[in-house]
Amino acid sequence: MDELDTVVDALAEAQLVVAATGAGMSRESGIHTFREAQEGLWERYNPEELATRQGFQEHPARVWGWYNYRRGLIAQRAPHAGHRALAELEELVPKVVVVTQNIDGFHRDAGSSNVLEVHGNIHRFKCFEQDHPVELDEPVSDSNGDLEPPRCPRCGSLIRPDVVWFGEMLPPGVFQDAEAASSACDVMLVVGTSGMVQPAANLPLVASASGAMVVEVNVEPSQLTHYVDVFLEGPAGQILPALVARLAARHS
Ligand code: BJW
Repeated sequence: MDELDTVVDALAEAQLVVAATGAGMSRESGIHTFREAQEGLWERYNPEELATRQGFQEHPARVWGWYNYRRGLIAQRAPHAGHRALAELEELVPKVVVVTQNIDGFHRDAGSSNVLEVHGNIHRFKCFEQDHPVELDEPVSDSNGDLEPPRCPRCGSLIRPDVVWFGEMLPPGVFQDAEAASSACDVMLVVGTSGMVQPAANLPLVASASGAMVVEVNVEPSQLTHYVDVFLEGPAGQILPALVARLAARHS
């Protein structure tokens, strides 16, 4: 019996499976991971400085342009077989919750129905000062970082993407639900995250402490590998469809 079978055995018995995904989940869709070098106009900037309130306050046009560039890229790309496999898992397990750090919306696009986006969503907007939600036609054209963001119609402060920057709290209800699912699940699939960013990186430890089997899918070991029960080395777009196909074969 190989490691894949060990995981399939656990999935076959599971009532609740949580898939905790990070940037590596979307890598095979052509979206760069967060800690990979950036490209083109944006290669000279450090994402960890752009994704902060201070970065936006000091250079709002730059940060706005960076998100517009990334939104444009996301619009040209689509979920891959790994995203679709997690959606198909819903047919094979009583409950599946996807907890994602990704802001691209690909899990919902692929058909997953219980998705908790703990770092927000690039397609939503809010204002900088008051968090007023703002409806905006997606400004994909202004992606050079030359134009200031528009202003909130209610308070006049600058509009920003509704994502979570360093030093900001995660959306409280969403993160509580993610913690609750992590502590109640039977199996957690940790996919494509470096495990460097808190508090999301703690969720696999919550699952493990509550008795779940924690399975990591990654192209290389991460900061979480030491804590997981099974490490499946390889790309999400290959490993997840293989897992789900083996589980489906048990059902037929
Ligand atoms: C594949 C693959 C394939 C590739 N298949 N795998 C000390 C000082 C100050 C703050 C802190 C501190 N210590 C901790 C903190 C808190 C901070 C933090 O964790 N910082 C660390 C960097 C040290 N966290 C926060 O600030 C959070 N808020 C918070 O804690 O509030 C309380 C608080 C308030 C005030 C002060 C202190 C605390 C908020 C974190 C928000 C993170 N936001 C971002 C940006 C979102 C918007 C955007 O995308 O622009 O979220 S940062 C970035 O990192 C993004 C990601 O979601 C997140 C995680 O990255 P992820 O997903 O793991 O991607 P990578 O690139 O790191 O890894 C990719 C992985 O995929 C790799 O392992 C590859 O091998 C793998 N891979 N191809 C499978 N095909």
